[in-house]
Amino acid sequence: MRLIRLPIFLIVLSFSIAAQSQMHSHHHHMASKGGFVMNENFENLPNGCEKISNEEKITVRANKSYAKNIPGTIYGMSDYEWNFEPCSRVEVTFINEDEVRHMWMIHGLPKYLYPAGMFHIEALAGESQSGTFIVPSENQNYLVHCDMSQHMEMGMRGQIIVGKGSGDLWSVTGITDHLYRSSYLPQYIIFLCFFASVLGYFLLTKLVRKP
Ligand SMILES: [Cu+2]
Repeated sequence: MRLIRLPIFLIVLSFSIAAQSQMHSHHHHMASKGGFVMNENFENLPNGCEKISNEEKITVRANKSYAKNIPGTIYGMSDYEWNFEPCSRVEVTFINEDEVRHMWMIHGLPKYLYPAGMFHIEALAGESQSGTFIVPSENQNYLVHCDMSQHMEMGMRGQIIVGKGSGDLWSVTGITDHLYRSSYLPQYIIFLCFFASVLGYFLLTKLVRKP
């Protein structure tokens, strides 16, 4: 009985390693000196695209200096919004001019083409990295952000608008409103408190004066 366990264990182990390496290769990592690209797509057309409609090339710079003019941010990008025609092929060159690692990551892409719905460029400090993807056929907005801890909250949050889009995303740096407008909420509460206390004072004095 013991003798048979080892071969079974080895068979199961080799199957799981094979399965894992297959899962991994599905993610299409492309590494180079400056960083890496995940889920790059040059050729595979999204559903609803008969051909590549447009060839686009964009350059995105990450540099803290872009954050200077936008209150509440620490990290910044040269752009926060990009418009593409449906079915465009887009070559993105991501230039990282900071001394920390940054990413330019899109979410919500079709999962049959982009595992986990992501296309992702990562550029090491002071390096640049290019990657290509194909935009889906539907009018839609997609979130773009840096996935380093807290970098999105510190300003690296943008949107891609495909065709007419599907409505602005909230809190796109320098472009759309925050979901929670902390700037007007306290004022509103202070006004409410003042109104309530004045009303309370009059009600109280009226009640007290009654015989
Ligand atoms: Cu970052």
